[in-house]
Amino acid sequence: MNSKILIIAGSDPSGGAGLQADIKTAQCHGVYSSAIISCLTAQNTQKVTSIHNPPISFLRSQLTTIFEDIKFDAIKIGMLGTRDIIEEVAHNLNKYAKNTPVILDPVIAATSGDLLLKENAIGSLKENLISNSLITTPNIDEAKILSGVEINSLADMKKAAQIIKIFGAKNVLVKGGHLSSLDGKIKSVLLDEKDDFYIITNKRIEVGSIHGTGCTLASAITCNISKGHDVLTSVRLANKFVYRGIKAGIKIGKGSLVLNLK
Ligand code: PXL
Repeated sequence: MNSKILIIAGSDPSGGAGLQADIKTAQCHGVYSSAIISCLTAQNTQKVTSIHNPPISFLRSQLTTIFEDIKFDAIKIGMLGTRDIIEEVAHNLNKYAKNTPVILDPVIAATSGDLLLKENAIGSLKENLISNSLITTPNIDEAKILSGVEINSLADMKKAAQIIKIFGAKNVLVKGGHLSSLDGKIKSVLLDEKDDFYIITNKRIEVGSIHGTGCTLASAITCNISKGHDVLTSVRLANKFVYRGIKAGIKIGKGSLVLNLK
């Protein structure tokens, strides 16, 4: 049987990021995906215009109903929005899925700059979810906020990864896409369980602003983990998948491009 993953993420109705990108990614990997909506955004390729958080009791119903029935090979967590949502998700993961690997994309802001996590929720994200993740995948801006390190170089990325690892994540991937050019390449830093560093390099494709890369990468890693790949292989394969999606990127609206996933 195919492996199965659970996606817990926010909805992006434009389909470029969020839950929609995660489901498309799972489909491309031949992995079955269930999906719990943590919150809803109203957005297009230019901006987020509003965010709706469903009542916590309803989020709880989704989590308990799914977990009472289905056992997953891996869980991907994306946008959570508020401290209450983080705490409800963490409580149910502890109760029902303690031994299932969690891939946590610590979503704080959208490509457009709009905030997707309340500022008062960052401590809770570290304490309740980063602490229990197999891997967390901050971009440069998120890594700065989480670690307090000003990031301008590969050495800064490594320092930030070490600090974030102290919060309890077994592996930390600091994604380099938002750092201005390191000799025309994108370099991401993986700090693994044994405290070894790996640099994951990509040619930078000059497509301008593109939306959904972080969600797609984290869900591709989740799919690879669910199939039994180790963390380094999962990250490398996911990196290639995202690269291909960016290379084939499409302009569906007036704003940023979206990945074309195949
Ligand atoms: O890329 C981060 C992200 C995550 N989740 C949702 C989003 C976005 C970015 O726009 O909309 C729902």
